Amino acid sequence: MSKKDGKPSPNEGIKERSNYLRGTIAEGLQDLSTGGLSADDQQLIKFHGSYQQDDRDLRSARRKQKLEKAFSFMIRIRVPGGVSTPGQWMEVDRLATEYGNDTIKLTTRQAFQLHGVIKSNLKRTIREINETALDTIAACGDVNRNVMCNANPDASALHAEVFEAARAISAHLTPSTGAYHEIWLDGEKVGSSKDEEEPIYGKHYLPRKFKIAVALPPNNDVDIYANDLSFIAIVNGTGLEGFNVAVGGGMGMTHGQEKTYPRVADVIGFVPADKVVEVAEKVMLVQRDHGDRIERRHARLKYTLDDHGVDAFRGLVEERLGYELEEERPYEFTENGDRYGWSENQDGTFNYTFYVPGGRICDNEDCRWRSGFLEIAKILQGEFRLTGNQNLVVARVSEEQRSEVERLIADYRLDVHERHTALRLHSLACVALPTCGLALAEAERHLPDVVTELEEVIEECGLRHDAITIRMTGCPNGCARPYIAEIAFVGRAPGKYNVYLGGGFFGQRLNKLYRASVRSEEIRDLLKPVIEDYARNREEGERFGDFVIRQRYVKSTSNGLDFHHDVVLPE
Ligand code: SRM
Ligand code: SF4
Repeated sequence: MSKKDGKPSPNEGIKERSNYLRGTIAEGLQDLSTGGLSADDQQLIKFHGSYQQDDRDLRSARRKQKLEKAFSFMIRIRVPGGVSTPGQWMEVDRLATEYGNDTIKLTTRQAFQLHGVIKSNLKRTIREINETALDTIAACGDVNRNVMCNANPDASALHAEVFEAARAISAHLTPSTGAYHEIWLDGEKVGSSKDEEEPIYGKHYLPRKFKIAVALPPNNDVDIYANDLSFIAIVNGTGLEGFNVAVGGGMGMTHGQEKTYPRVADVIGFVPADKVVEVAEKVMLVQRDHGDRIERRHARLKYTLDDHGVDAFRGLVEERLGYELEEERPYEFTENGDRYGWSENQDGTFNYTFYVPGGRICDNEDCRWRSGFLEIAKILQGEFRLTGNQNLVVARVSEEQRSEVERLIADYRLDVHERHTALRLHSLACVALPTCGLALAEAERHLPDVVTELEEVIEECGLRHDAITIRMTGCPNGCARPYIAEIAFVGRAPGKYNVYLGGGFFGQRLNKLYRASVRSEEIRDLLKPVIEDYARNREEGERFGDFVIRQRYVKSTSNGLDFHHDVVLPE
């Protein structure tokens, strides 16, 4: 437990009393007089990979009718490193129809989400997910979440090694509680908490969520600088040498509370490849024991790091390891987006990366994502890879299968990236309304329209093929990692956004507040002069985010601590 004085946060008590995450979830599921669960169980069920939500589009109508909120559950399915088999894809697709809202959501951390599962279907849905060799444990909650891994489409041999590291970290840090099996899979009951232990987590688990990513330069598609802990693969002539270790990234903050801030991670050293799991564990244990358990808004590793200082934090990790981290090795990132279309692997197989707007797999007038990917899954001998940008790669397609996949792409019009601007292809929005209980404004349903408006300016300026990262979230929690985008919109109230500019193109630098509480319909006119200035006055190869800092639209920020201050507005 934290050594800070004060009363532990209520969540600490919920965990302590929960008998290793059981609480009264099993009993609550039986009670069909309500579509929801008790307040404590709503916290605990997160550790099992599910959130109680309600359809916010229906809230006021139901209130008027004096009805309970339209409760349902979101289920997050872990997909370590984003790699899923065609069989698993087909099952997730089936579950989305049978129990969900007929869509599959690909998340910003390479997981699947099902929305709209009602309480009476929750258990069978989670059980059937497990039957496909996927699971939902630790997809949410105060534990290590889905471990991300580079979805690099054209470096197969290396991808396999890097993916193996992500998979091993994920497996090692998965909670061992029997509650998951007991509640969802009808596993044998463990008599009492005395019979059980969590060797890594203990009964209080972590102070807060914990996120790990593994990147393979030059692509930073997992946004390592936004993770609590990340590993950057260092490759030499003969293969994978090891990983640089970075700590202290995180996005979440609260409007108006300057003690909360986003932060980009610091690289603290290098470890050989065979030590990566051990280092992951020890960093997590330092956070387990030194993270703030009193103030949840101050409980992420980024705050622990800033409270201790980077050197002292590294010292705590090394003390547990019993050896020092080596000096960080040189590396270079050049992008954090996905490369669309076909690419070839070293082993002669092929990959196709699809741009999936909002990561939402459904059929609509423009494109039949759901049907198309299902048909591909039925024939594919390779694998699916979910990317950290909510996109999808169909990977390891054999030479023989390539034309068949190509035909399906054409039949279902899945090659939309060929028709879009680079701005749209670098856009990312969180779920927000109607399912997210924390959303203050729209995001997934609104960013495409904002991009359409900005595209007029982009086209006029001849910037159709110039990539600019642009992200929107419905609240400051930062689920689409907005604070490292070159342009970002963060919801403040319905139809109103804070506009941030100046993030690093490959996610290495935070942006800065440019204008607060901008009405959505004002965004185009606000950004038009900046985009025009960029088109006219940028230097050769200069990125939009770098340009707005050079032109002093916003000040550069080295890290989160000065995030809220020094807003410099143009003359
Ligand atoms: Fe997130 C909470 C959705 C990635 C920071 N996030 C939520 C909840 C569960 C709302 C809630 O607590 O009731 C959202 C559910 C919405 C829904 O209806 O599905 C939600 N987060 C998402 C997803 C689905 C966004 C998406 O459109 O893809 C992403 C799921 C990732 C996954 O598969 O695990 C998602 N969330 C992120 C990221 C990005 C990342 O991890 O790379 C962040 C910023 C990085 C970070 O953690 O600092 C993020 N989510 C948060 C936070 C703020 C945490 C903080 O430190 O303050 C919350 C709120 C909280 O934890 O209290 C939150
Ligand atoms: Fe919900 Fe806010 Fe996350 Fe968007 S950023 S999904 S609105 S918690």
